[in-house]
Parts: sequence; structure tokens; C-alpha cells
Amino acid sequence: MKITSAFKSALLILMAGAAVVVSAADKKLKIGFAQTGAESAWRTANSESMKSEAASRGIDLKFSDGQGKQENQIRAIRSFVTQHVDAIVLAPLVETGWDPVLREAKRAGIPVIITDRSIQTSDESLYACFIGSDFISEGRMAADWLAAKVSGKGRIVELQGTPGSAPANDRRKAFGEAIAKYPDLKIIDSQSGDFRRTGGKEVMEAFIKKHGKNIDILYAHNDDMALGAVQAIEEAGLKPGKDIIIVSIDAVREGVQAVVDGKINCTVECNPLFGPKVYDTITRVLAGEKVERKSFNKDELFDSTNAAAVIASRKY
Ligand code: GZL
Repeated sequence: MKITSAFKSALLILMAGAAVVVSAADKKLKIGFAQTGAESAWRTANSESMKSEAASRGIDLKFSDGQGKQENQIRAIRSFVTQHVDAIVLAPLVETGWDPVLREAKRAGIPVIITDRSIQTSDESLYACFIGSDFISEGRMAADWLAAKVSGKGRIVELQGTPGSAPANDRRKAFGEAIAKYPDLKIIDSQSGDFRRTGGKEVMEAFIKKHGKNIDILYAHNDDMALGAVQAIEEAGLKPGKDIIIVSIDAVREGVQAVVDGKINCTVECNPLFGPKVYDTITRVLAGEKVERKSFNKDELFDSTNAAAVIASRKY
């Protein structure tokens, strides 16, 4: 059978097409992740969840540690756009200032998933969806637990998280609104420890110096600061969990252990292990599926009634 040149060229086009299909199917997903930094045990667990899940799925994860600076995260996003990644994940250090760089990602046709902390934006089309925890609910859970524990009475000092961050803003707002119904439960001082253990210790030392024995309660926006404060309280010769009631958020392993040991009275969980959910969502977004605009992780609360039963099984 004589093979015409037309047939040969048709065959070559067909083979080339198949080759493209094969390579498209084999193409490794390339994802850029702009992380806030490494300020806390929660953050370490969150980064580990994102990295290990990417490795297990064969995803080429471009991980950038923002070292606590928004400008580093913005620079990382620009670099991801230049690298033509398939999707960008952003854990925004603070709530504002993201529109310009997210517009650049949108112009490049790269979907952005906001994780962990939410952002304020004038254009909701700049990101595909949010995956994280409900900080309002966490602040409310902490306040309700405390009000019951102290029968609605006490002088509170508050260790706030990173200024301008969604968790610090929402945990402060929700907690304040929830305790407003108790006239004898008051915040007498509030400062930022930047979600860091060192910050918690230093600010608690200053609180003790300023207020002495007039502190009944500490409300910390995360366990790292609460654990730093525990150290300051002990160094002042006081008993954390007894002389000063401590309510915190995150439920990292060391925080839950402190509850078992009676040094922290309650910690509200804020689960960081959502790498699988992020990559499942990216796959759906890239397939053109409509995804939930906001997806909240389930959080529970640990105190002396249940901490000992869970400590061995804590995964972060
Ligand atoms: C909460 C997260 C907060 C944690 C802190 O989702 O953004 O930042 O509560 C962490 O431990 O540093």
C-alpha cells in the first residue's frame, strides 16, 4: 500500500498531539506557597502539613518563608507569577495591602487560594476561596468558657497576636464582645506579643510589674505566648493556672500538655493540618469547578475535663 505524503504528515500531527496529551497528563503540578514565617509551633505544623502533603502527591511546591514581613510575601507571589506556577497559596501575615499583587496573579491567569488568615479586599474576584479557621468563633468559645470558670468576675490581661492580622483582630473583637455581658469581667491591659513565646514572656513580665497581684486572668491569642507567660508567672513566684487563670488558643501539643499539667486552664483548637484540603481544592479550581467561598476547619476546646484523654493522639 503506497503511503502518501499527506498520510505521513497527518500521522506525524497525530503523534505530536498524543505526545502533548501525554506530557500534559504527566505534567507535575507547580504550586507557589507564600507562608507568613515561622513564628509559632502552629506555623511549623501548618508548613509541615503543606510540605509533606505536596511531597506525597508529587506536587512541585515552591515554599517561601515570609519571615514575618508582608513585603517578603508580596515578593514571593511576584516570583511565583514569573515562574508560571499553576496556583498560588497565600497565608497572609496581615489583612490589608494585597490587591495590587493579587491583580498581577489574576492578570497572569493564576488562581490564588487564601489560607489560614483572611484578607480585606475591594475585589473578591482576586482569590478563588479561603480555607482556615473561624477566629470569631474561637474568641467567643474562649470567652464563654472563661465566664463560666470565673463566674463572670475577674481582671483580665490580654496578649494579642500580630498587629493587623485577622486572628488578632477577630479573637480580640469576639472575646471583647462576649465578655461585655459580664460587668465584673474586664480587660485591664492588652498588648501584642506577636504570637511569639518570647513576646508572651516579655509582655507578661511587664503586666506583672505594672499590675502586681491585680491580675486574675490571662487571655492569650495563641499557646506560644501563653507558654511564655507561664514562664514569667512562675519566675514571679506565682502559680499559673491557679493564681492566674489562663485561657489560650491553638491547642498545639505543648499547649494541651500545659492544660494536663494545670498551668493553662483552657486552649481552643485552631487546626493547622489542612494541606490535604488545600490541594484537593486547587485540583477542583484548576478543573474549573465552583468551590466554597469560605471553608472553615473544625475546632474544639480542651480543658481539665478532656485534655489528658487526647494528649497522646495530638498530631501537632
Ligand atoms: C491562626 C494562625 C495563628 C496562630 C498562631 O490560624 O494564623 O498564627 O494562632 C500563628 O499560633 O502564629
